[in-house]
Amino acid sequence: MANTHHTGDTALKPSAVKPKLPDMFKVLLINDDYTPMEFVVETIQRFFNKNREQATQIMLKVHTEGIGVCGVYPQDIAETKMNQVMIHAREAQHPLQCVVEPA
Ligand code: TYC
Repeated sequence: MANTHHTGDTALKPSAVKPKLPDMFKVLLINDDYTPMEFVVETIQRFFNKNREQATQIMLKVHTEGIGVCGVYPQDIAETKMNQVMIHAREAQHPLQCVVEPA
């Protein structure tokens, strides 16, 4: 008869039972001297679901401090957003840089 008191799954393979939160990654913008502030604000609004006020605050933080967080997401979402920003900037011929790092 099976052991009904101590279930096998939890003892042998906790990860198969206990829901685990995903590792999270920051998506960061990097300052440069050429990308227009307006383009950065619109980019943050478009890809990071921020309103104009939030996007402006993030842009100004990047502008003054050199780098700033636009959002924190699971790795695949963070990398997709980074790629979307990089493609958008390249299409507009702006040197805006976007990177991902562990949160
Ligand atoms: N420094 C830019 C300017 O003065 C604005 C800017 C902000 C550029 C944030 C990039 O990630 C950036 N036009």
